Amino acid sequence: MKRKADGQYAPKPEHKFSFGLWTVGNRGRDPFGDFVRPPLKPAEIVAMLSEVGAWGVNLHDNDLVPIDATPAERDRLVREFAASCKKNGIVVPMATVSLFFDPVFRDGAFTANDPEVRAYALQKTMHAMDIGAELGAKIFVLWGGREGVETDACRRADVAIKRLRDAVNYLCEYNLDRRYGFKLALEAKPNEPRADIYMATTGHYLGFIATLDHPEMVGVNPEVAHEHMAGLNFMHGVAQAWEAGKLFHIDLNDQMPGRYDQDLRFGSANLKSAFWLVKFLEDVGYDGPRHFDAHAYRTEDYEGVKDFATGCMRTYLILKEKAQRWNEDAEIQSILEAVSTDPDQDGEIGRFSKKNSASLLSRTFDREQIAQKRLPYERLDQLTIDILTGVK
Ligand code: GCO
Ligand code: MN
Ligand code: MN
Repeated sequence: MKRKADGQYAPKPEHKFSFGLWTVGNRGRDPFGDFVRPPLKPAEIVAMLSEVGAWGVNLHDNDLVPIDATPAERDRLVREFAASCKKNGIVVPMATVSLFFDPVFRDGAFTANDPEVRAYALQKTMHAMDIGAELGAKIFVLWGGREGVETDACRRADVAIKRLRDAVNYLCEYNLDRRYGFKLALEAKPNEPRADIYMATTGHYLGFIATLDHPEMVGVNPEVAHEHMAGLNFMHGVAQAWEAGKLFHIDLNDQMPGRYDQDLRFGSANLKSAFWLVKFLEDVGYDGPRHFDAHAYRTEDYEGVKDFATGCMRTYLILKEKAQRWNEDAEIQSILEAVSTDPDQDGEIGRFSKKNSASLLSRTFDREQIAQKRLPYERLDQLTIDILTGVK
């Protein structure tokens, strides 16, 4: 059944919606049950993405090239994949590396205790960067899913951080040496598959990046579910990354706080958080890919996977339209004006100087009067709910 494009919520290339091969290709295996969907070839996934109106496809090295492929097989697979992307009008904005699936990474990759494992992880990542570059990707994601512990008895945590730094520095030099022009995007997660992962939040990575040899080359890839698993406000982390010039990529999905890693369809669990996120990305003019790192319910078949992918993009576009409505709403705007959210007014005190600090120290504040000022955030939030529920 061919889907009709649905007017204003139809995805277009300018929206930069992308999916990983592993997302729509997810076969529904979980720790308690086996595959429920037959495998899809990379070329079939690309055709499906084109059919649902996506713009890009992302991949791990081993989503396309088996870990033990010969160089000739690797070349053929990459060539054929590039051809099917071209044929379907799909771009490859991001590539990444699997440093978590193979048993060799059971103690981590860049942070593992065995130097052989650390060396192999670097080699594997360089090969994955080669694949990404060949496919035209400009963003390279590093997700250290196994860079963590079940017991802290196994190594000192600061040693792990130093190893991770050495690895990222090495890869930045490789990027320069090969003139790939990648921006590296580091993806945090608090746990799963390890009991604890060292780089638990986007904020941890923002601190780490400043300690690298090439901080300008490295940013973050925040993921909704990963921050929600930790009970955090995702949009706040995204905003900090954006403000630091570090929002290189984003993984959109959804997640109920306090549960196992759910990878739900974007906007399906916390609609209001998803709204603030979309509004933030659109308000600031984030120009990167909107990547959906999620998968269909295990109950779905092939058609259901298309429903899932279509739903991710549709919800994003609905929320984008709601954000515009919010920005144009006269009552909302008048409340915002009254509570002085105008960023220009924040600069009133200005930077420290001897003179202005003397005047600030001698200023008298009428605390009672200041505390009288109305802050009608209840009304503001209800107007938001009215817009989100479609009654306004
Ligand atoms: C997860 C992660 C992964 C990464 C992917 C890209 O929870 O499993 O989100 O899907 O994003 O491996 O590096
Ligand atoms: Mn995830
Ligand atoms: Mn992810």
